[in-house]
Amino acid sequence: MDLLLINPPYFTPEELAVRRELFGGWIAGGNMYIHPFEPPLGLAALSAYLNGRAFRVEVLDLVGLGIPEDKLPEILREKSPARVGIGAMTPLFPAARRLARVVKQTLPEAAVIAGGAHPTVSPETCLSEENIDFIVRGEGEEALAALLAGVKPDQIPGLGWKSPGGGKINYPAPLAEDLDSLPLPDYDAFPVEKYVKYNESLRGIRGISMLVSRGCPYQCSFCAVHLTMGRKFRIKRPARVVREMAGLQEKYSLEGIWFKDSILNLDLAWAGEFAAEIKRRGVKIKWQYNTRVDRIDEAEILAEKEAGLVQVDFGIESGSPQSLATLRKGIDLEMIKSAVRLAQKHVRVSGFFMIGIPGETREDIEMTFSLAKSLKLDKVCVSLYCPLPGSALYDDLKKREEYAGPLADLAKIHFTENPFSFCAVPAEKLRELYGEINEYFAKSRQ
Ligand code: B12
Repeated sequence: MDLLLINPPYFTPEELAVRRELFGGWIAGGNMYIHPFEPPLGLAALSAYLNGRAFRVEVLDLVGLGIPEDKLPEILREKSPARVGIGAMTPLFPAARRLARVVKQTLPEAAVIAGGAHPTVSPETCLSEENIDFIVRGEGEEALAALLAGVKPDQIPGLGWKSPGGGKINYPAPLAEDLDSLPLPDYDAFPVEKYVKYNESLRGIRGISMLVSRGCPYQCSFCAVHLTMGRKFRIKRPARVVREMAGLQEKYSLEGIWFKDSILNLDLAWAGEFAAEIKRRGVKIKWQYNTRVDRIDEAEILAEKEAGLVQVDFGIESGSPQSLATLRKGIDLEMIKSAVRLAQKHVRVSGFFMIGIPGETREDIEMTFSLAKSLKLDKVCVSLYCPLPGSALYDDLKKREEYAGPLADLAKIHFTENPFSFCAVPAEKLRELYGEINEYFAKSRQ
């Protein structure tokens, strides 16, 4: 095998089981991070692309399969890959580091490549790891294909590699211009039925995730996705997306698709065509998408509803005008309320919020809680603010001496648990408020 791509776990299978048991109410209330269980679409995209170029690539979804880390040596010996790739978001990097060590102990000849959000935003740190040979910044398709084809590292844009004088990194990472040129991610690379069943327990619909766009033109201060996917928004053609949805529906007997794109309807003309195409083809499928409160239009949502749209998820973030200004999303309370009201006339509405935003006081958090209650949403996902390297807020926090320790310990900062506070509310109180708010929305669903 040329490459084994590993999806590392943040929580062990036992921890996940306990969380599901303990926080069933929170999960039902809409907290999707307390038990993070979504298919690794990035690794599946890489698998489809590379296998399509005649490389032999497999995905090992430790999370989906519920495989404990101590089983890894046995699997590695059996599969004996020439290279191992590990995908990692920032809080998952310690797990990636642990897995890299096991790879080197078990298969000393295998090259270890780290990719995904964290190696993209912190390439030097990742490359300085003893057991990591290469890192890929940004979209991984082209860089991996070139590496597997034996192209010299210094000829591969987006690749970082070890060299005697320290690491070298080739900038910039290339972005796929035309997403229609990429194959459908390899859904058989992960245990699809487990994810479908989880979706069903969560949303009452036999559904699976899709992601059909890349890139975000907005400048939100808490986000760094532009570093992985660029600022230029790219999306597959509507006809292609509908064909893929219908194909997945038939193959896995699905009732619905949950889109993971940050803003599926960023281009309203695209969204109109997409809804029309679903109707034209007579595809009977339910679907949901994430969007901004300033990207909602009644005619659009009506057309989408006729084409099967059942839910819209808004990034609302905060009920405090001050915090909204800090987040630089360009939205205000009026926009939030009117978008939610409009969408609620037609479909289910869910909202994402965060507390602990830099500068926040107890009053700001109360405003967020009040807003979340008053909107009468179908689901509410409240998270603890996490500084993400590469975001403007992270850079601001870095200038403050008191945060040097916490920022060096980012692996501990998860949307659901955070030993630190980056605002005026002490960490312990913040966690208490987080618990209180989540309990409220868990109870309001009973
Ligand atoms: C779906 C999603 C999830 C899912 C599952 C993701 C998964 N297993 O892959 C869930 C809901 C579980 C999730 C959880 C979290 N997420 Co998330 N998530 C996303 C989202 C919306 C889409 C990811 C995706 O599928 N993209 C599509 C594919 C094609 O892109 P990709 O995964 O980035 O992969 C490409 C490249 O990164 C690269 N690549 C990826 N892996 C590898 C591996 C190798 C070896 C190589 C070479 C290349 C490579 O190549 C791929 C193809 O080009 C993104 C935002 C976004 N729009 O990208 C955030 C995002 C990835 N999440 C983010 C975060 C922070 C989290 C959390 C860690 C939050 C937290 N602190 O609790 C959690 C916790 C995870 C956990 N396990 O506990 C951040 C990551 C930033 C960072 N610095 O880490 C993002 C970018 C959102 C943001 N606004 O900043 N997430």
